[in-house]
Amino acid sequence: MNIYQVLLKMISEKEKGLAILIDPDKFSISEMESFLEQIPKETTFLFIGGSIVLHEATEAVVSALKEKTSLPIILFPGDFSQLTSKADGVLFLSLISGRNVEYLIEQQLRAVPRLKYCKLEIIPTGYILLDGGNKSAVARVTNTQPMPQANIESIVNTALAGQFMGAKLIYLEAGSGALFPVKPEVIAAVKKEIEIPLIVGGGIKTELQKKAAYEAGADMIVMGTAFEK
Ligand code: 1GP
Repeated sequence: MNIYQVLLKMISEKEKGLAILIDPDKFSISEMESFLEQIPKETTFLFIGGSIVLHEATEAVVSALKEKTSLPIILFPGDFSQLTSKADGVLFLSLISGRNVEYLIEQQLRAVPRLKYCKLEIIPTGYILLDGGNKSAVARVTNTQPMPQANIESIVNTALAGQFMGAKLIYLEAGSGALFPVKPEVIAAVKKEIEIPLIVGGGIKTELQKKAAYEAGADMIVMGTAFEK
């Protein structure tokens, strides 16, 4: 079974996913073992990526993790340079909330030579940046505006456009370190309309926030900052 099939199976069995995000820039390989012991037992995937990370740093962290854990390692790249064939899969992101061609198609084109002949599982993902109450690294680096969370109809339509274009996942992102995460009413409205799995991340720190996102309909939650030292 590939990663996407595992995810679909999990959802069909009414289970929820938890991805822990590792930013190679803020991660020390020497502390990897204690990090792996510290993350929740129910962790289903490790996501690796950040807004600005060097290829070498990503590859070193992925290789080190591969030796110590059997959790699937999925790249969540800020740009094409973070791709490495040492991971198991990649969220092939298109920032569909933004209007910057660089993150709609240019980065994807630049990724092709690296992806063409490698075995990384490619998971097309509609990536939607929402306002999390502060200026996120994603907004800064991509030079795009987050969608206000009050514009529920636009957010739902953006997610549907992603699905109609062939995305296999929708990722609602409030931005790493968001002051407030994606609101349950936004998650519920998107989940009600789309037919593909829904990932939610950004600013989720507490059990209560996690539970609220799951109950609203998130199939998988991503947590990063909460596990950074
Ligand atoms: C960021 O959604 C992820 O892309 C995780 O955000 O670091 O706030 O948990 P946090």
